[in-house]
Amino acid sequence: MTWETRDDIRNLAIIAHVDHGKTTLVDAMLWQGGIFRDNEVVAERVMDSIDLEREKGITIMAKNTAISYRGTRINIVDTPGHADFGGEVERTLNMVDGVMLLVDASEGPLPQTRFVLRKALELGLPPIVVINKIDRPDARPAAVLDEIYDLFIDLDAEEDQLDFPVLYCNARKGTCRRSPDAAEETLEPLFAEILRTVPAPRFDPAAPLQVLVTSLDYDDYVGRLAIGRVVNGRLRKGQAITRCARDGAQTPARVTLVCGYDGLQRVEIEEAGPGDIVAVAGLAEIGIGETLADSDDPRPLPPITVDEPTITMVVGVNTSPFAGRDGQHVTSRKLKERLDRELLTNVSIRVETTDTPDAFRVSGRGELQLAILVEMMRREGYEMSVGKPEAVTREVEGRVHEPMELLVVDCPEEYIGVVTQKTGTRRGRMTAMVNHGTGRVRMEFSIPSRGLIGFRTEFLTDTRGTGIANHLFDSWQPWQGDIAHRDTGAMVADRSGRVTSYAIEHLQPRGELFVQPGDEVYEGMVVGENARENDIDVNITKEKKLTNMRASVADEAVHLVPPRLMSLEQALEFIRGDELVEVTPKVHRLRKKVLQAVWRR
Ligand SMILES: Nc1nc2c(ncn2[C@@H]2O[C@H](COP(=O)(O)OP(=O)(O)OP(=O)(O)O)[C@@H](O)[C@H]2O)c(=O)[nH]1
Ligand SMILES: [Mg+2]
Repeated sequence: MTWETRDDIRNLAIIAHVDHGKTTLVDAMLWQGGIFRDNEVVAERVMDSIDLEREKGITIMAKNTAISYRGTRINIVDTPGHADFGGEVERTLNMVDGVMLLVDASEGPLPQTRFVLRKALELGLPPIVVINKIDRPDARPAAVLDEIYDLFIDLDAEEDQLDFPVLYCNARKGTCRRSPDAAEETLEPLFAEILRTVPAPRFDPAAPLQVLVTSLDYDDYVGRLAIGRVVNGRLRKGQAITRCARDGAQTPARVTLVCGYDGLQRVEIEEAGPGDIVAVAGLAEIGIGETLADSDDPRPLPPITVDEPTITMVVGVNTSPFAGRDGQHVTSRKLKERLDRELLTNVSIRVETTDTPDAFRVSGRGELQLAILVEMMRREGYEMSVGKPEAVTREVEGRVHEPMELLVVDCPEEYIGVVTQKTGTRRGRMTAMVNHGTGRVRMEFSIPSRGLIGFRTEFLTDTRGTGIANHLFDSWQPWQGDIAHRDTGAMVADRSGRVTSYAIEHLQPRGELFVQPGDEVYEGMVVGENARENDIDVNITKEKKLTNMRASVADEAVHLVPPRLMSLEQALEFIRGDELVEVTPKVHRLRKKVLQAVWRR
């Protein structure tokens, strides 16, 4: 077989640890690639187009864009850097021929840098290293470059993979340098390096059509779009094809539309060839990892594989007395349909049935990934109840094994004590400690995934917001033993009604409350945290015998401690095994699984 190449195309993915500046660099590349008019108003981090991405300031889904540079089309995939979305990076690496590895000039390589680089090296993708945020006052580019070399060696990179080009960027300003003290230039050297380092797509001219579907999208006019790379052959509008599903099933289909990318736009094209990244309409049923193949000679491509889920939780219908007040979709059938739909687009999520028809076990790569799924569903009008996130376990040679993570902590020296103590109670073992000599230390731990549930919130409080903690799945190890979860009980409402300030005033000395006057509660709802270990049933709706109105108003202003308002993630971390989070489009509430007090004892 003789290979041919498409010299007018380059396909690359931008990979990095979270927040190292991928999406910001894509902005600058789009501007300098002439995608926007000079006076056009464009949002910062324009590729982070999902509402939740903008709110949280992180990328959640990998996305495609394209620019044209000196007659060559450069298809760029921006990927998320948060560990929970690692599956997104894994799937997109299947459509590119090279990667740009960004590393923060001050932070250096962090756990997710290791993960994404390992995946790229395994696929033999040549990297361009970009040391970004070179403008940071604490930038230490020379030391960071050494750490990057160490990382490559540690990951068993081949000789030629060690020969990577390095550029120094300020993504925010859209500039780059060839060495840390060279003159500042536009991104021109970066574009030139992409053409040199990323190989042009290679294909077999004799092979029939094969398109690997790596992503899905939806368009109001044309419906579902399958996005992927044409590996071999040609694809035209109107063409009859065969859809090869992951389970081996083959069904005929017809392409109604073929689009290419130009900046942020999809543009209709007549025909696409090998190496092109296309969006294809006409396939009502299609999932990620499937192949669009020739109708006469269908040859499925190897399926996309990603790492296993590590965290799991049960998502069920909302059974609270307030069910159906806010949401449009409340039945288990609706819930099931929605979760099944997620499976088509999200390769790193797993959904299983449980022993009740009203609940499903949903597993993913981390609590943030699962919380984001729940958040997306509530915004689409779903109501549900969600159980405590737990580690996935598996049996290896007759013993229960659990996922372990590499945890890297960076914090001021004075917090070494509290951090080692807190990780210790969560069954973490310190494996390395480096003192930068700057007053900050870097510590590495091996810790069970379940030990990290709820860790972040506590860690930020313990280090007064100055610590950075990152983790990465490491390996499956024998069960590490019990980890004490919350050592406090719950204050549970013993009847339904509205919360009164009078009741709060009397209950607040016993713990922290989650509700405020006027909130509606029901029997079995968790309204606060009891400072002691046991749960207590409380009447949070108790009215004062009103003898003097004015005096009671004055009381309120003086005595009420503001309630603790938890985010959805915090609520999920907080609950115990016998508790649930009720999620509706408008609110989330904590509750006991069993609502009636008489059945709980
Ligand atoms: N000082 C400085 N800040 C930068 C630079 N590049 C990016 N930033 C900032 O770093 C933060 C994170 O940037 P993003 O582009 O969202 O990072 P990302 O890698 O896409 O993050 P994820 O997609 O969530 O992994 C933003 O506040 C940027 O403004 C840079 O070169 N210099
Ligand atoms: Mg991003």
